[in-house]
Amino acid sequence: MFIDKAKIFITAGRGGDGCISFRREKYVPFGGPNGGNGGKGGDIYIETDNKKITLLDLSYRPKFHAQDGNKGENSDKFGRYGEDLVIKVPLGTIIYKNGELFADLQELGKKILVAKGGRGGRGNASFKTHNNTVPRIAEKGEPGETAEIDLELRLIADVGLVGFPNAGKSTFLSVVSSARPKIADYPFTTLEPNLGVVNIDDKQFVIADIPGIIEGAHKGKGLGLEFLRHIKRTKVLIYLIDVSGFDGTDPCKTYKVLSNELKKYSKYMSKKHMVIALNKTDICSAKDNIKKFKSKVKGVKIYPISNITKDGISKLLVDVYKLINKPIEDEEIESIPVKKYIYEPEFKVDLDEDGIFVVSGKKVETLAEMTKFNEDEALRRFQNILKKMGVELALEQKGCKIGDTVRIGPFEFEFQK
Ligand SMILES: Nc1nc2c(ncn2[C@@H]2O[C@H](COP(=O)(O)OP(=O)(O)OP(=O)(O)O)[C@@H](O)[C@H]2O)c(=O)[nH]1
Ligand SMILES: [Mg+2]
Repeated sequence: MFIDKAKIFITAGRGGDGCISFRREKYVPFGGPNGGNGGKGGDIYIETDNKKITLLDLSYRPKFHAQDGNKGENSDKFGRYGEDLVIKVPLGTIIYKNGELFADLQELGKKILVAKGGRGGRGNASFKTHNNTVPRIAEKGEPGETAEIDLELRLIADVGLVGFPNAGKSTFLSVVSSARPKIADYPFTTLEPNLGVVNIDDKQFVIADIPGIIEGAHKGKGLGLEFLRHIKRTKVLIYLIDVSGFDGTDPCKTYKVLSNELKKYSKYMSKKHMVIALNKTDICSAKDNIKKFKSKVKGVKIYPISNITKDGISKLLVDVYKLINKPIEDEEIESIPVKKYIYEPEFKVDLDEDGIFVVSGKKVETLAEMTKFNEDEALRRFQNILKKMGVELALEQKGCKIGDTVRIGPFEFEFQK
């Protein structure tokens, strides 16, 4: 199954907790602190891989978690780092992180960091100061970053084949490349895009064959315009039209309908270089239709071809190759949503309906996550930092009194001074 969209949920590794420990050696009366730091949590990367052709496996297993860092140990031993996790995707995958465009992977082997592992908590050896030579304090590891990632695959091809169902697009791809798509004499044989590599002399280019388009496709008729996404990035479009008129359709009308549907999909579709291939010229009714077509449709290069006799195909390919290398004016540029920078205070204090004072903000929440509350010294450090940040004052201004409940993230405390 060809799946070109997937949503995944990722959580980078949590940092390991810092350790509290003191040197204990014979004849050393006051061994200093030697608790090591926790290891960093694993990062999560997304990388393109040419063995991948769809996003199918990701849509089946949408949750990813990188390894957590290990705890720090005594004798100043740092915890082991959590292993990074690499998620493989096909070439041409676009990544949206928490709803915003994040990256467009158009190169093989390109690897980008999507979620950062948490920092390891510091062990007590790091808290040693002149004033406190026996710190009984260590941090917990920082939580790993979490994110919701939307992946969208846009195949990378130089040329797109567009046409009505049954026009012979897949047959054309099988004639000009070594691709072997399904071919049959009924409409909608192709249900997912196929790619083929065309070789002319020592040059190569990639053609994409997509499911057929019919009138009203922009309203979702047939398979709709869903698959046009895969030819959005092509330089050249080949309109492949059955010129035999065998099933009673008028090739000129077919052309009009096609270009209209494409225009409705995106105004940039009509800015691409394009040619028309009038197919099935081996059928005898084709001759008159070609003449008629040429007299009505002007300003576009027209190539009568046959997939059966191969007439006209090499000329078409040579000319298409030339167009690939011709620049396009006003090419579609993916509109990158502009990031809005909104000033957010460092923390916020709210009184909820249960009379609990809720302090929120990344810094305070992370600090709470990294504090070992069952240790007096850690608790004192936590209170000191909150005081310095102005949280204590803000709580009082909101009406918080000694003994009232304060919540930070998942933790609840009694307000004390
Ligand atoms: N006579 C003749 N028949 C052709 C030619 N090209 C394709 N066909 C036939 O047309 C029918 C449809 O061909 P496909 O290649 O499956 O058409 P398609 O455009 O990919 O169709 P969908 O995938 O359904 O959109 C098949 O029976 C082919 O054998 C041609 O040049 N001449
Ligand atoms: Mg087909």
